[in-house]
Amino acid sequence: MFDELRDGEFDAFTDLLFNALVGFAFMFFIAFAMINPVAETGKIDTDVEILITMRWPDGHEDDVDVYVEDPVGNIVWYNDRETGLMHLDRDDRGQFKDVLLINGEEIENPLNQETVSVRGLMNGEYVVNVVHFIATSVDPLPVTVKVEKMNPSVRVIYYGEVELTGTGDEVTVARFTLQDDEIRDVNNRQKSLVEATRRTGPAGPGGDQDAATGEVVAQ
Ligand SMILES: [Ca+2]
Ligand SMILES: [Ca+2]
Repeated sequence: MFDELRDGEFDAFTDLLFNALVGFAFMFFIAFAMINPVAETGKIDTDVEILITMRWPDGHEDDVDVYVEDPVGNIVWYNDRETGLMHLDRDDRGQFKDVLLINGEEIENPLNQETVSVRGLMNGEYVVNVVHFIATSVDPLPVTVKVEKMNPSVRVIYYGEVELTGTGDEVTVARFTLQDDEIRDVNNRQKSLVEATRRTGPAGPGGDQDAATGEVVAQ
C-alpha cells in the first residue's frame, strides 16, 4: 500500500512536470508568434498604394501646392482634397496657421509639407505638379518631391528637387505610367494641371472659379 501511495505521488509529480512542460512550450510558442511579425522588417502594413510627399524648407513663409492627376483625369489639389482614389492630407500654407498646441502653449510648427495618398491603383499615367501659390521673396524656392509605390515593398518611383521662381510658377515634377505592377516612362514633360482644374474644377461645367485663387465663385 505504501508503495502504491508512493507510485501515486510519483504519477502526480510526473503529471505536474508534464503540465509545466506543456505550459512552457505554449508560452514559448506564444512569445515566438508575437516576436515573429516584428522580425519581418521592410514590410509596411498599409492600404496606401502610392505616396507623394512634397516639402519645401522648414519655416519658409511661401505657400506651395501639390497637384496630382490620375489616369482617368481626376485631379487632387487643395480645393478638391478627395477625388477618385486620391487624398490630399491638407493645404500647407507656409507658416500660416502652422501652430501646435503643447501643454496649452502655441508652438510654431516649422514643417512645410503636403502629402497625397493613392489608395488603389489604376493602369495609366499619373502626373505630379507643384505650384508656387504665394512667393514672399524673389529668391528661387527649392521644393523636394518623393513618389513611392508602397506595396508589396516600398519602391521609390521619383525623388528629386525642383526650383520654383515666383507666384504662379507651375512645374511638372514627374509623370509615370503604371501597367499592372510595372512603372514605365518616368519623365517630366510639362503639363499644366492648374489650367485643367480651373477649366473643369469641382464646381463642374459652368461653375466659375477665381483664376488667381482657385476658389469657387458664387454665381
Ligand atoms: Ca499649400
Ligand atoms: Ca507649414
